[in-house]
Amino acid sequence: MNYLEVAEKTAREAGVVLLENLGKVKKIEFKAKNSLVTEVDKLSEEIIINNIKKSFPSHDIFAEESGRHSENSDYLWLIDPIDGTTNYAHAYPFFSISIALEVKGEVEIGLVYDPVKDEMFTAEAGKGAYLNGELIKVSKSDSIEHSHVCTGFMHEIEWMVEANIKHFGNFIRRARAVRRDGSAALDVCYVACGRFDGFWELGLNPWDTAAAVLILKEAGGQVTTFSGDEYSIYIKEILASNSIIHGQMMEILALEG
Ligand code: 2AM
Ligand code: CA
Repeated sequence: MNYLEVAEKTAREAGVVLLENLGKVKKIEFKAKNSLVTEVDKLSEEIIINNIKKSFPSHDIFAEESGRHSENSDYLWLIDPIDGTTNYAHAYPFFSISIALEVKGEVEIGLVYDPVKDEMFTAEAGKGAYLNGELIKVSKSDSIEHSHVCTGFMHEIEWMVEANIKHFGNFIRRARAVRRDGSAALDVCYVACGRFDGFWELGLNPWDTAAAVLILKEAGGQVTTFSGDEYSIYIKEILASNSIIHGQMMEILALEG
């Protein structure tokens, strides 16, 4: 099996476990005040890591719950066993599994799987983006007034709370509608397939965005910082769009309250 096939197989296996345990979470731990982790995050991560290690024992792994497993390889798997853990813990059916493969610092493979809808978003660098095997493209929306946009926010860091409230206010005054769905990986894939026209968030981690950003770029989207600088999954600021409304979103993010 190739890299993407291994990632797909293990995502489906972990997805079954997520569905089996949905609504039955017994124990929630806290990494920080609003940063939850359930026993299902750990179980899902174990399944994914075991599968990847079995197929590619010499590769490095960087996973949300267990951190870095280093073999000094050029190949690094970035894993989020549940993106949208707060939704999951409350049995709110919007969460995903995100798996990406970075080769010498470039993301080459990306997969985001929503087990609830059985939707598998995939991309390989240079080969387009797919939803359940069908080619996807970003929307053609050319004005923020006609756009359906999404964001996400965490609550621990006070300056981010202030910034999030400001941005949210500025977007609801301009956009057709603003959503706050709670799984950044899936939110960015929704931009990739045209369900959203844009997305922005502060404070995300590499495992949240690595796969989805490749999927979005392969679907014709654009990803930068809020001010239009080059994006990296190691930067904590993401603006993702269909590319046409990117400048309009940058203007709104630059407005004062
Ligand atoms: P997670 O469920 O894997 O933690 C929601 O706005 C997005 O932010 C989700 O992708 C979520 O990923 C992430 N997120 C939520 N709380 C977070 C926190 N405390 N630190 C970092 N990322 C967080
Ligand atoms: Ca997670």
